[in-house]
Amino acid sequence: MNSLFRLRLGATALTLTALLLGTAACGGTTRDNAGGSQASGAANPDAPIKEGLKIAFLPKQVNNPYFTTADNGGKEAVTEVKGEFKEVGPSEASASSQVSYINTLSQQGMDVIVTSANDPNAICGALNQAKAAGAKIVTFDSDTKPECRQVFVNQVTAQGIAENQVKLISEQIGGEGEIAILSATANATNQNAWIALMKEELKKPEYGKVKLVTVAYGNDDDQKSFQEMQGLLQAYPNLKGVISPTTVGVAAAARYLSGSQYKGKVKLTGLGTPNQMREYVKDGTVDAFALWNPADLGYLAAYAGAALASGQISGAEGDRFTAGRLGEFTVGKDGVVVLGPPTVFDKSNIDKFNF
Ligand code: RAM
Repeated sequence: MNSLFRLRLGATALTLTALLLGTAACGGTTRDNAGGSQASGAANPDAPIKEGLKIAFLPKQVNNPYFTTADNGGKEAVTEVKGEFKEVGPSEASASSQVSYINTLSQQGMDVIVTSANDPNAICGALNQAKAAGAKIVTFDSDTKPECRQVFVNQVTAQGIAENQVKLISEQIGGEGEIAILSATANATNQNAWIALMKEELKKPEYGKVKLVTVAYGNDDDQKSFQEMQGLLQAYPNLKGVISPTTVGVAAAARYLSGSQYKGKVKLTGLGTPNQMREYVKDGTVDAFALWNPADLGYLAAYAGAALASGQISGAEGDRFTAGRLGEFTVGKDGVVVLGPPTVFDKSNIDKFNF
């Protein structure tokens, strides 16, 4: 636990440094307002990617290794398109603090704001103002209402995540027994979409003996998630398994479980980073969990933003763009671009991954 805490402090310090450097680097540059028009439908797939685009990443929170990896993927793409990258964001996953960052980014004349929303509605006003000031808005990881952004870069379809998570826990508990969900924040668009579809998934006959007893919220906060996991195990003595579809939640829950009498007895799966989960897979606390590559998600989101700001795409269904090493993507219904299927990690493959 101490080493984890040190790691977290280290990551925070690094992020703060990056933030300060990013702010300094962006000061004094003039704005290249790429088109400025908010009208959709005028995409030109042959338009070259503009150089010098100012692309900012605003994650749900900055002291979360998942977003550090995702935003670094974004930085890689922004460097490839010869743009200016910056990352800003709150240390706690809250929508109200995201609003002030959006306002500042808008005043700074960003060409693109790439954000993971802590709430589908609460940041819309600020995003709409930023759009009116000429910025293109890309959501990634966790969406807003569709009208508040041009494109949403989704990691995996919500249905794909729901199927994966329910299948994993059901296999681990032998297809029978009480389960709970330990989620992120109560308003998180992504987790709420996944949980709604997990509930549907659980209605399938093959899951007839799996019973969801409650959903708890750890707020993507390590300590709160740890305590919520402890509370679940005390409140539901027959609990057989927990799904925690958040990298913060599943790591904290695994840490609690590994030091408790429930280790190996109560199963835990979810969405986690291999680096945060490795020790718990190796010590037998966790059999298997899943995730996509967060770096690829950030990389794709940055390319989508550059394509929007260059007029290659407008966010309309059928628009196509090339995202560097990931190849070509097509914008789907409601401006959604999907990265790809999740990867399942267990003892057999976890050492092949380093993020
Ligand atoms: C946390 C965040 C993020 C989510 C991952 C799985 O890092 O809640 O939004 O996509 O978990």
